[in-house]
Amino acid sequence: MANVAVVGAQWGDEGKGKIVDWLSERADVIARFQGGHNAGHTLVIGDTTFKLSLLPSGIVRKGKLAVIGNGVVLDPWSLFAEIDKLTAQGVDISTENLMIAENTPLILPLHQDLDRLREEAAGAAKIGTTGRGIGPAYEDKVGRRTIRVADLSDEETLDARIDRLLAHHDALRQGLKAAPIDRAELKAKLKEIAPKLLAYAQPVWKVMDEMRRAGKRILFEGAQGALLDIDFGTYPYVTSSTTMSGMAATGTGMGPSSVDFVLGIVKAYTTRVGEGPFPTELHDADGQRLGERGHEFGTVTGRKRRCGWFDAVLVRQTCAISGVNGIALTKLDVLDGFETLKICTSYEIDGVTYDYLPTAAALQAKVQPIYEEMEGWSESTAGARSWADLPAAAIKYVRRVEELIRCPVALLSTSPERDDTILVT
Ligand code: 2SA
Ligand code: MG
Repeated sequence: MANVAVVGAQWGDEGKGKIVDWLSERADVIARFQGGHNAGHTLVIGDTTFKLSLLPSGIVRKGKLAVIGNGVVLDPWSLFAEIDKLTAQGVDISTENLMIAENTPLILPLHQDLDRLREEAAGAAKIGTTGRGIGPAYEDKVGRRTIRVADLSDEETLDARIDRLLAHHDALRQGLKAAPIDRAELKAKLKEIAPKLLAYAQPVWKVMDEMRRAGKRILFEGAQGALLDIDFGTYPYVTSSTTMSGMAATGTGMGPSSVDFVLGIVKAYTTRVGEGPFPTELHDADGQRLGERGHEFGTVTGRKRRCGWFDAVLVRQTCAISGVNGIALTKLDVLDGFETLKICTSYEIDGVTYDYLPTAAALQAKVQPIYEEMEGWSESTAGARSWADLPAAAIKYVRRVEELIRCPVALLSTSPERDDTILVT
């Protein structure tokens, strides 16, 4: 297997965790390249369920190197809490199998404060963030005032970084009627965590280059989904990172040629959490049924996900932008037992037909999905492990999805279990 980048092709929660785990068995290095602990990946291995948030999914497997790249925003306290939780579940985590890019920006408690304060102040105009401080942390990164992992290694640098950061945040907090930051407390917290974090810090770009030259197989693990992308998502109802495949390279310090195959993860229907447009959203019994059968609740925050029919317009669009070579279609079994299924094939806006989602918010708000109906199947597809185990109507559905999104299905996942995966050749 060549180097694969795995990205979500919808609004996140497509079932990336399972696929990444399945692929990580065949990889040497598993790298996160964007997002932070707003991600939530569930892995079911035998009788054990692992819930990962910041750590790359490969961490649960022996003999793999897990990498947190510079494109990530890292909350060190949350990281060590996650490490402790996994350690208690019997996973060995050390500097032997975990590496963090030394130029990774940190998420601090002040970022979480700001995330929360802003969402509260926004009222009905809120984004519906995970409240993890992701947006504010990325703002500080591009605003050139963030604290990065390597800054913790030298007191003089750290002092200067804190001063620059607090000058900005204290002014912001004043406007939001929040108390200024306790500088001494923040510095003490950082100094306390510094040695633990620095132990994992490496020039990741250099390690990755050596890995690539040595022919090691790299798996780039995306988080969230393409429609939450800062540029191409349903802005401003997006996350603050680039969730498209192009980020795999930049977010780890490699070139675009290091990615050989882009695998888009696509759920057989659609969900989203938080606010923002959702053309195929269902408010009826069908939507309820998808949510219940699909257990559509956030891994990290437990939030209920909005559910709707498969939107081929959106997936065609994100597969194009992310350069998806093949998709992994997940949770097909959730559609078992529906008499008829609908697939959105185009939109109508003000009497005009669109084969893509336009950018203007005013147009997005008026989108009417145009559906094609397909016959459902009464048989269970849950746990199917070969193409032959699938009812004809299910195969027809999958083939139609491929045709509409202009991208082949490479993998089909029929349950959260790692082995319930069909490789389509
Ligand atoms: P943020 O916190 O700034 O990234 O939120 C901005 C928007 O991005 C959405 N978002 C997500 N949507 C689905 N799943 C996410 N990750 C966890 C999971 C979420 C959870 O995989 O289960 O536990 O609820 C995720 N992360 C960010 C968010 O809903 C906002 O719309
Ligand atoms: Mg998730």
